[in-house]
Amino acid sequence: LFGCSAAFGGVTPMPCMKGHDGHFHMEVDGRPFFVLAAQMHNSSAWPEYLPVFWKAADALSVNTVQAPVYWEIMEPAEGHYDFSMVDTLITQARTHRKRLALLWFGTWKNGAGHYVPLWMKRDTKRFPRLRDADGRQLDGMSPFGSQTLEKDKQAFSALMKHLRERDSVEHTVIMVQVENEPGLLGTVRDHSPEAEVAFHALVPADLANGARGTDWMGRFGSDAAEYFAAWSVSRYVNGVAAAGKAEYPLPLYVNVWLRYRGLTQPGVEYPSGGATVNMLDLWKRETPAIDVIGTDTYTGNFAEYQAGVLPYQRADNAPFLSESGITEENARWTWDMLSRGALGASVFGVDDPDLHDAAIRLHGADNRLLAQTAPVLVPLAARGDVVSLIEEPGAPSPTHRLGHWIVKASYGAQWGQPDPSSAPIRDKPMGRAVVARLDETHFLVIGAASRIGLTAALHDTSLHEVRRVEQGEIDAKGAWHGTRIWNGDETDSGLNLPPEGVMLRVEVSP
Ligand code: N0T
Repeated sequence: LFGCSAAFGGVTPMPCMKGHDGHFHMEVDGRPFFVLAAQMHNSSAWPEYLPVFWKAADALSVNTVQAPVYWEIMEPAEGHYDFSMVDTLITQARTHRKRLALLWFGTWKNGAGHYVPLWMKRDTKRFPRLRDADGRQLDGMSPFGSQTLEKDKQAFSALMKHLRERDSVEHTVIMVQVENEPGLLGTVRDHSPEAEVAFHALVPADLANGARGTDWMGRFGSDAAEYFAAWSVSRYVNGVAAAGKAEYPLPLYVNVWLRYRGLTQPGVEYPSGGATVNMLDLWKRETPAIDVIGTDTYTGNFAEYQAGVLPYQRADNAPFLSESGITEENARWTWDMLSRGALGASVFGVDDPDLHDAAIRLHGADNRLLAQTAPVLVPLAARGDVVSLIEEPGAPSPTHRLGHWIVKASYGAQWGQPDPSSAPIRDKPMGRAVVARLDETHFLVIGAASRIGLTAALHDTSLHEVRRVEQGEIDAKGAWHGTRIWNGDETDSGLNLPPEGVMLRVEVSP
């Protein structure tokens, strides 16, 4: 289903995505690459505002930076493209040794049309607006505006062509997000005249599910308007993506303003017709030019995070935390993403460093640790040999089975005390770890603020024991370098991972 093709336009392999059985990874320069990303605030992709962002990105030790490309700035007059800001981003990313995920703020940005060029906003005849049920024009574009779509396709293709000309050797840009949280706000579906005709016509054959001669209401009942919105938006986004991909086939993704945390009202609480969980099957079917649908997950709660992202891990879709808030406790999500064969994880809005100093230092330390291990963990995650252990207040202690070993985490126990069966309630749950099975007798344990226990799942008469625990590092070639042996208090009642994080190689009995 997913695979990597050869070099395109250049001599070096294209960034690409590999995937199998719901486990995925990016390949960059022909090597596995876990995207550790930071995103700037929406209005920061300007020369005067970049230095403070780079300061944060450097402190965060991310390998990838998500930066917007504003349609209104890139096409100030119809057909005249200005790529100077794109070039600045590429040049500065190279200086800072970061890869780029460019975000195409085109027809949609958070369910509205605020980034379309001014000359388009002024011409509502050629570029019709979205209309609500009362016929009122809204500040979003109609997904039925054929000239709007044509202009977006042209502009996005011009951007991708520019990237091919500028970057097909270095591959600083490794992926591109098409639109931003596309969907409709202010109405569940478009009621423009073109939309009305389409809504009262028959459902397209690929969505009719065998039923012939049905209209949208007949096929989808009370959800018809939302399905119709999803169909109109996904088709449009796929059109833009396909046009760009024809110029330069980078991995393309869509990010979603999720329907979770009790949000139920399309067009009010979340953009209607986005790739929300209830519209995901439709979106996957209608968007063959989109490689990944990512999840923008703004929660510090593990259950909410999981409810948001897990439905997006499927045979046809890679898990990808395309945005999350820059908080200390959200550092846990990156570890979970790495364990499950995700493309990567991102924190949003990092460029007000005074606000986020503690979180930036913490994510930075995690990223330095995870960057070393990612090349080793990515292939192990692909075969299901990596688990994450994430602390959540009040939730049962995380427990997994790897081979014939049970891996369990606990939090807050004093030395000599039994492990509590659930995580204590505290305002910042920080426990985060991954455990990988390297082979039958070796595990890699990486994590922070947790106690990790390894016990045999077999209750037979043979000997099962942890034999050796070594702290160390992984070098750029993936080789292990031990720095000391852990024993005694550090291991007798479990592996006590300190708050600042550590990496251990554990040998167990066969
Ligand atoms: C995100 C970000 C940025 C009732 C918000 C999340 C980013 C966009 N949108 O800071 O705008 O460009 O992708 C919207 C989530 C709203 C939740 C409302 C809950």
